[in-house]
Amino acid sequence: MVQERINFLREELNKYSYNYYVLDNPLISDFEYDKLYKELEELEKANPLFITPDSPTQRVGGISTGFQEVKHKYRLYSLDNTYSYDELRKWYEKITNEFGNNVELVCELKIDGLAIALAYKNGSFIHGATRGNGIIGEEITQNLRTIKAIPLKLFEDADVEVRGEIYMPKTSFEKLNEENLANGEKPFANPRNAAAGSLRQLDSSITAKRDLSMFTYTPIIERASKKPLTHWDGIQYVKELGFKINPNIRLVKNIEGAIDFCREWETKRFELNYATDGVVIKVNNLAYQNELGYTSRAPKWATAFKFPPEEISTILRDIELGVGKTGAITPVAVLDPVNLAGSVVSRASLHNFDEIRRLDVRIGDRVLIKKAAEIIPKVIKVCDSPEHDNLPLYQVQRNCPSCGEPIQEVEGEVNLYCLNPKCPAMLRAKLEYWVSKEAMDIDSVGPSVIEKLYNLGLVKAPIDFYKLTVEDFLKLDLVKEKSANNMYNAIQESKKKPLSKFITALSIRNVGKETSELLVNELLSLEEFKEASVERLAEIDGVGDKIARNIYEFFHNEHNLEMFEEFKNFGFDFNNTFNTPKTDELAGKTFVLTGTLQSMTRDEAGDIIKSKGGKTSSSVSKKTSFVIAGENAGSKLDKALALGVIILNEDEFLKMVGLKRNEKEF
Ligand code: 1X8
Repeated sequence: MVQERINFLREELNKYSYNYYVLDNPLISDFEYDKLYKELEELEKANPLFITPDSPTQRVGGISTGFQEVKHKYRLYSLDNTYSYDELRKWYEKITNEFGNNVELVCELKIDGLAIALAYKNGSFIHGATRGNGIIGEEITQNLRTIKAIPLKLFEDADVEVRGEIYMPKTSFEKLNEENLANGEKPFANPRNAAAGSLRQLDSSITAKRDLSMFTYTPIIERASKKPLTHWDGIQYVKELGFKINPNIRLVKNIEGAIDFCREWETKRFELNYATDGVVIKVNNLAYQNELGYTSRAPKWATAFKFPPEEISTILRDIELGVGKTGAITPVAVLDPVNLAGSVVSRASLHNFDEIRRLDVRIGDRVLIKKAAEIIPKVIKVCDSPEHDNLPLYQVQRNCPSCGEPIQEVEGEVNLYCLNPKCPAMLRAKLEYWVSKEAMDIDSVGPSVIEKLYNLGLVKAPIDFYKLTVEDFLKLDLVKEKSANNMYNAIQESKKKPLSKFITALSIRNVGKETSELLVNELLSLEEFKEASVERLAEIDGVGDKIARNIYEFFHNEHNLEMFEEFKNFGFDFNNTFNTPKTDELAGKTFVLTGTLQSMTRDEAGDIIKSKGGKTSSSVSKKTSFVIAGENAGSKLDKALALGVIILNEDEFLKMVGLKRNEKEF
């Protein structure tokens, strides 16, 4: 009876854990999982003889005194690697010389983590070890048991050994470092080091607390129901056995197909929530693999294409100052052009003047630049060189590069500012931001049109856009009648945009799209913004005291109040009926929309959510209730998976709000 219940609970828990950690497809809430888990824990405590090493309760870890060295049953080889497509072609030529043209290849991402080997006997995980030198590794079975993507029991009673890569998701790495910093501990340099540090804990309960996962990439099948003849089928088979495999895998006909895969992932990899450093290309046919064999260190049937380095050094030629829409002065590094992660870089971010001082960057220095997830690379350090000390210290310019007014410090802000409300660079940046996608989204009016309008004195502030006539546009020699009409109409249309877009477009310091959305979730009309006290604003989730004060000041500035009146006279509707909830069925729920939806735009989906009392946000956090993922959803989906946020597809969302496809309701 008890045994039956224990078996049932183990099977249930394994199923949920497998769906969550291996398939990234949570079936039940943490609460429900914990309830079943606690029941199993209690039953095992009362009946200790029933405990088995593959029970889900055995993932918690314990203390060990050291790691034992073990000889690998099958050697773990290195991989030959190259940065050059031509060398890939040469590698392939040797193979086709032997087996004829069109030898199929499998392309997989090269994960930047730690290689390990796992052994399974009769379907149960028996031991696991680090790669070590490929011949001898360290046994870390206890620690590996805590990693939920590693099955303790396979779906089949088989004897297999697999290799794979342990990694820490980027978002978990960042979170861990934040915690480390808060506790006065040293942060890890990168996700790989964090994974290594987590895996090498003598106390495996620490490993258990770290978010580690594993992609399995090499099966060695000793005894099982299937005997795959190709690598591709081998991977599909380990997936059937219960291992997590990387979904970004492709079977190609020849080396050109593999090169296409490499080209694609050179940039797409930055959207992933784990670090990759290349592509592994393998001969698909296992009989061919056997015949090709190994050199002293690496298989001849596989090779790695390494992505260009994400960090590279170059000479800093100058530091230019930009003026942003809030008047913030931002230093930009002007560099000798270099190739970084697949594109030529000649400018990089230096963040702010504190950063320049901290790094002691001097013009003429050799600096290291890095491309991270963001599009604009950044300067990360000065390379050691004897010349550095002879270069003059960087002196911050005292005057705005655009209007010449003195640059000033603002209390509580790291940035320096040009506070001249008439600064041309600042005004232009404001105008460009006004029409941007994030703000009023008037995409027919681009930067060159704005420059002309500004230079002709026709538009100095956003309100002036609404005074323009079709004839005004025709005065710009670059505009024909049709596009003049388009621009005029797009500007008129923008008056109907939701309040959140208008608030975003105002360029209030530290109030971007995300904060604006949070604000309009609470303050439903412009009147409410005007009436809100600093305290009321600061109460809103995601709005701190500093931002609250900025907003308050903005809405109590006489000039701005006059501007609002003008907007109103031009026909702006600030009451934002879109955001007035009609029902409260989604009250308290926060949604993040990502990817392309089929039956509506994301904005429309957001309006439906708001009409039912829910909230939308543009970034995923632990507080997110649901992520609605359309086609080609990227990093937000990865983050949702990493945080265990419930993910809905379009149909599930439509069902939730009681709609069918192509049936909108406002
Ligand atoms: C190392 C790695 C391989 C794969 C992915 N990531 C790695 N770090 C893969 O095969 N997909 S293979 C490998 C090796 O053989 N040394």
